[in-house]
Amino acid sequence: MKRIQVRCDEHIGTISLDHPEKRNALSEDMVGEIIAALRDLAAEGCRAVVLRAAPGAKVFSAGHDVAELPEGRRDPLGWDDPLRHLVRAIEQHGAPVIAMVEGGVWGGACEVVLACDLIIAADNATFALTPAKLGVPYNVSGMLTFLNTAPLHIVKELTFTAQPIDAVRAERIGIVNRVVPTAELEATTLALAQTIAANAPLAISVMKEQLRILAGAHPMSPQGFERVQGLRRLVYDSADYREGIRAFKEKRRPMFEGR
Ligand code: LCV
Repeated sequence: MKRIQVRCDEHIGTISLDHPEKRNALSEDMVGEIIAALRDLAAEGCRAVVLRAAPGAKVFSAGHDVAELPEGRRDPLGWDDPLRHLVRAIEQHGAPVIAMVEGGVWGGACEVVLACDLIIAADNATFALTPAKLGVPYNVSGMLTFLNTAPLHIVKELTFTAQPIDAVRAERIGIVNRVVPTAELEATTLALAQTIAANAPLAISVMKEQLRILAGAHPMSPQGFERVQGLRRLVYDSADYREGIRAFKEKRRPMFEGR
């Protein structure tokens, strides 16, 4: 079953998340379809790619497919986590990927959107970083995605509260490039994509890769990395992590005990 729609018109590709039954949760299958679509659009010579939900979506994406998260004893957000593959595929895609956002963006879907090169949001868009709500130990590269996008105090507010912020605040912080009325979202995004597509694709592709390398150039000692991994293991081996996942599946509020 296809969970996305893909098209390429005049050097501009569009990938539409289209699995509303599960609020576009980023399952392994959906991620695989998106990554394959990025590869196909590159082969077709698309000079910009728009990542969107179906028109009128109330939820852009509900984030990780929680049903696919391990219930402890294994890092849920390790190198081979599907969402990590998707973030890397977007960051390494040769052409700019523009997130065209309407509706709610939840959890790991925020990282996917923030990993895009530009973000155009409708005025009904919201963004919520949810690891603390589920009890999930977010990983180092994911945190770096957030830190490359928003000031430290804002990242702490978003990750510690797990509460959504609206598009106007996201623009004021600098998380999104533009906020427009929903009715203007498609036209604004298309005009931006066409402007980019009319410029030199090789120069843009090289500048995108330069910026990826520079943005990721953060020294971390082996000791520092090992400490982070040890701390994260405490979380994903905790009763709280198992409680967060179970509470989600049982559609109830989690009762965290700090162990
Ligand atoms: C699987 C889902 C999901 C879903 N997975 O519709 O960033 S981290 O660290 O937290 C990371 C681990 C992560 O990304 O975790 C996921 C974070 N996401 C969230 O916390 C959002 C969870 N979803 C919701 O709060 C609601 O579903 C929203 C507000 C998105 C939409 O609410 P609405 O009332 O419109 P339902 O909740 O009724 O969901 C419709 C169907 O989609 C499934 C949900 O289980 C339900 O399936 P059933 O009809 O089979 O019951 N669904 C929603 N989100 N992340 N499945």
